[in-house]
Amino acid sequence: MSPEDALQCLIIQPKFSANNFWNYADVANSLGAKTPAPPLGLLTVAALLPQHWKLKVVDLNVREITNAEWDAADLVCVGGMLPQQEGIVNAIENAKARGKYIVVGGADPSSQPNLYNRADALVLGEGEASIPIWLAAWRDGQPNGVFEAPDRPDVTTSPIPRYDLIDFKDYVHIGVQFSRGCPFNCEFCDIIELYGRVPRSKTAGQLLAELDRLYELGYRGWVDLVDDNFIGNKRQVKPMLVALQRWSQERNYPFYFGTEATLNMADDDELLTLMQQVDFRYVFMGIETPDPELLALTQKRVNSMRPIMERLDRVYAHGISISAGFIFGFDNEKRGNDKVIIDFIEESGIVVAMVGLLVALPNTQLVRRLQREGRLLSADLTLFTDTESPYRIEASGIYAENKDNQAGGLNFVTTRDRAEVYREYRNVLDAIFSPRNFMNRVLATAKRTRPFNRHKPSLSELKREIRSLFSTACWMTKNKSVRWLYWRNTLRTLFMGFDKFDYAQRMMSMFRHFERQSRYVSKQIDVNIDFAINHATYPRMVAKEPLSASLLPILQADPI
Ligand code: B12
Ligand code: SF4
Repeated sequence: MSPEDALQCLIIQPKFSANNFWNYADVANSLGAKTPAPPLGLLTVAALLPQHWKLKVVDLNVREITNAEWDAADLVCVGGMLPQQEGIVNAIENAKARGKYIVVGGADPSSQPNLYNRADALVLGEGEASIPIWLAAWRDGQPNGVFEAPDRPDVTTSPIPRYDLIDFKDYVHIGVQFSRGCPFNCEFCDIIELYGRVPRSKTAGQLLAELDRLYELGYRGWVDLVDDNFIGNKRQVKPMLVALQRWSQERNYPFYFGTEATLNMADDDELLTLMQQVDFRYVFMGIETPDPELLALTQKRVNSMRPIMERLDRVYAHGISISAGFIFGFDNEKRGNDKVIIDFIEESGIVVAMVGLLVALPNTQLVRRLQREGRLLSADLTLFTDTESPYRIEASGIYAENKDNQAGGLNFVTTRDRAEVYREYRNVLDAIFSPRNFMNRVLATAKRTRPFNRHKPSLSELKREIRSLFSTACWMTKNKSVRWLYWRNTLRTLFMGFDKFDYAQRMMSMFRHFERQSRYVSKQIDVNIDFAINHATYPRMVAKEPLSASLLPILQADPI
């Protein structure tokens, strides 16, 4: 077997947990889709592999692999993130059992390759740089081993992802990427370790060619710009948005957009206006905490440069709705943080608020510090002492999903009582996903934001949306706790214009996921509290005095 042969390659996207915050499969089902988003990394890998191969992508979140597909494959490629670890390992074992050549790559294998050394080839880092190295070695008769490029690739050479290998109907939105990397330096972040602190952008022409491809393939609707920080390099983003505006206008706005960006996006009116003009509707922001001291300690000072609420209002004023991430369990966090976070979320009107527990991810400044301080816990929740990775999935029974930052999290000894952190965290989830608070936020934000949708749904989108509207209305009407609030919001937003009505319906449809998912997490947190109090073999807290005096000089040694 050589890369020059006409090989059949099976590319596998492992499953995500049904209990993950972002895995709103039930909402996707109401739209007739199966899962939120396709695996853009694997579609890019497909475009980097020899194009004379016969490539098949199977997303296990959509369907299972048939025996015929396994039998037909000459080689198997699999990749994914930390919570997909078990799925990646299963794919390796399945392929091995069937005598297939198995190749592994992507975020988690790149962060901790030692967990995947049963694979034949570990192709690490960004595929644009490492896949050619692996293929060259294979041509030289050395297909097995670890393949990694010395430098990060120039993304202007990145090919158009093979969108033709998926069925758009299976997904709620489709990903496109403009840049990789982020200029900031948050202590807990692995993005900057994986993709660097110097944002690398594609050219505007390249991005438009990707959108052209989606357009030609008949896709219409929501495109998610999956950049690590969309505004990491504003000098490149603005001309791209100008070109995108022209492109969209010429085609009567076939797409609308979402992305993730830092809060300083709100400080640039020109940028917000450009985003509004191309129909950006959603942005995810890592707010983490409103407490400036904690932001300084975690090196996210970009968030404390201006008042957060003012910044959010500026984004809302441009018709862009905000979802946000919050983190519980930072060092020095004070008692009563639950109230701080609940009040902030209610005041901000952020409907999709992902409140997670701090996780020291592999390959981050945070994990290195905690290890130095002897506070890191290993997967079986004993103090981490050996050199093996603390992130291997082990069925500990008690922490079945310890890779998730909600049901698991806090994989270190906390600075305040661990049980107290968990209790307050649970209070936040119970409060923000209570039917009343959730629905009140939807209504408040519908009033506050000024959507101006340029994209008009195609016939097939309209069908999907009507289907979802009926399904949501039936579900809400059956559910006593939310019925009245749902119909109140529906009637009130009906008189606010179609765009606000549409916004409110989309947000409310997410409740059926968050209600179930937050209850699941709440129950897991009860187990965690019991574990912390009755079973843990490590201290429930490290110190009573604040750490800042001893830590800040170390953290500030590497300024932005
Ligand atoms: C979009 C996105 C999402 C979307 C869509 C996910 C999807 N279906 O693809 C959503 C919002 C659903 C999501 C959710 C989550 N995400 Co996410 N997400 C991203 C984001 C911003 C972009 C991913 C992407 O498409 N990149 C573009 C492609 C082109 O890049 P790529 O995937 O890295 O692929 C390249 C290489 O890795 C490599 N490669 C990839 N696969 C393979 C396979 C082989 C065989 C080879 C050779 C090479 C290879 O080649 C590709 C081309 O260079 C990344 C950040 C990032 N920069 O990747 C985080 C990221 C991947 N997510 C992450 C996490 C943790 C999560 C969550 C677990 C968060 C949470 N706690 O809930 C959830 C779980 C998902 C779920 N559904 O349950 C982490 C992963 C950390 C890790 N070390 O594994 C990242 C890196 C961000 C971060 N630091 O927080 N996510
Ligand atoms: S701003 Fe976001 S992507 Fe950038 S370093 Fe901080 S957490 Fe990472």
